[in-house]
Amino acid sequence: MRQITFNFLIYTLLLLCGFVTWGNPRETQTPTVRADPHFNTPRIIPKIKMTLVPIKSGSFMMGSTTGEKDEQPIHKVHITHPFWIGKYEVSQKEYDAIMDMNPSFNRNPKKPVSNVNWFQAVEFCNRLNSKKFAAKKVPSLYIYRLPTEAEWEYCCGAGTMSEFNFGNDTSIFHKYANFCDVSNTNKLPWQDKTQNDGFNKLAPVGSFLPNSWGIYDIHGNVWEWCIDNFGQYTRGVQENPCGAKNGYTKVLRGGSWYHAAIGCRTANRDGIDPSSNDKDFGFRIVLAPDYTNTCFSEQSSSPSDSRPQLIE
Ligand SMILES: [Ca+2]
Ligand SMILES: [Ca+2]
Ligand SMILES: [Ca+2]
Repeated sequence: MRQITFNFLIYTLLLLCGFVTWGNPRETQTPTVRADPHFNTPRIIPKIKMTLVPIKSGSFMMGSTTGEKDEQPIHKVHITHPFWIGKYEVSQKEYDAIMDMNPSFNRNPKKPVSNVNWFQAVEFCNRLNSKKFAAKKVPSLYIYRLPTEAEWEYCCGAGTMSEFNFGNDTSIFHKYANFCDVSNTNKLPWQDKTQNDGFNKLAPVGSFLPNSWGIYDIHGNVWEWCIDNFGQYTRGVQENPCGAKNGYTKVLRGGSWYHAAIGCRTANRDGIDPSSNDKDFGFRIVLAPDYTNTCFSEQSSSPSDSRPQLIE
């Protein structure tokens, strides 16, 4: 009895100190992040002045034990290279500057581009990589592209294992994201009955609080295309995963202004026809190692075979 009481006291102490957790749906292991001194400053893309924030390499637990079936099994992922991700969703002004068009619903240059399909989002990245828009100081083996689903979730969670990157309390969601709040005029059954986030359609990017890694609107506003083919998760540790080898539907992440908070969860994922667009489909980009070949072909070598070099 005395031993049990002693163990309970030790456990309680550890719990209070944050060394152990309980009852958290996405728990099991605290993400680890490794420092890399060469990749620790924000970057600005010339021409469009888009800001990308630095993300350290590290590890995290991907998926959720209590979410939808396609979020399981929860599995450990190593992101082996530092990279940069858009501080904001790609805005209509930025999209127009590169693509000479703005297909968006709810036009406003400061709002995220919407109504873009996966191919258009990929083309945006390809144009950034072209000579016309090439930045001079891009590390070798790095390209502008859509994030992998793993990179996206790593950045969204930002070291947290809760349902949202600010915790599990959906009653404060309006501070962090544009979602289907009480002001939405569509009278949707999942509309929040009390919270008002101030926007009944799209919100200008950066209108809400960022996560602890300085990334805005990664919950809500527009869904964000990822590069991956949608596929089922598998067990076991994975290094730089980039989706199913074969497939057609592509991954969308983060929920939108049209969805309830639960649809904007860190681990929530959807597989969508890449040729489809909608009033809440947008994207953000990364400057990261080129995994394009390893994602879609069995034959190519892994970028981790040759560590990217910074050539600034
Ligand atoms: Ca809203
Ligand atoms: Ca978003
Ligand atoms: Ca889902």
